Amino acid sequence: MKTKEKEIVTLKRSLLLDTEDKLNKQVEMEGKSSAYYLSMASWAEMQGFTHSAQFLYDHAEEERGHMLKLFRYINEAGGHAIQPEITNIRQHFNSLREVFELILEHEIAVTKSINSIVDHCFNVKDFATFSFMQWYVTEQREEETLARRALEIFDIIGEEGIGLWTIDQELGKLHSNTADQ
Ligand code: OFO
Repeated sequence: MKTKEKEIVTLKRSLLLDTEDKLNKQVEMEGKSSAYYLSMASWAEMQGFTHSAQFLYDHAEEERGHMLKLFRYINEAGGHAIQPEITNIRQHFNSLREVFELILEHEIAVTKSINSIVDHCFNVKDFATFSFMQWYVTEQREEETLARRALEIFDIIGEEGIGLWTIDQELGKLHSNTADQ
């Protein structure tokens, strides 16, 4: 966009262009999260982990919800929400445990990204977006807790014998407990 055009656009709204850019990057991250969970769901289902697969399918939907919430906010605030291109999603995993380790790693990365947007909004005094982003701050705390609990289930039950079968059952329960919270 040319400088003059940018000035006109900026005059008509309170959402700064760099804030819009950061929010669109977060839209992409949430879209990738959704695709990542979907890919994991497919892998888990193929391996016969039906309860984990259901958890992952449901979570893929949840992540799409996170993406849409941001998407709509950008437009409502006078910006332009961009449909992200989602590529390079990993399709194969080595174990169920690895799937949940990757989830925790991924959610920590999402938390850092949300925190940096909140920090930016505070610095540029965009208190509307700062306030909107608080929902994501709370959500990320829950997402990380959920991923940590999932890994604790692996540690407590152990994967030997019928361990993995039991873990799969428990992961299904963990999901419904969290959904009620
Ligand atoms: Fe959108 O919270 Fe997970 O990634």
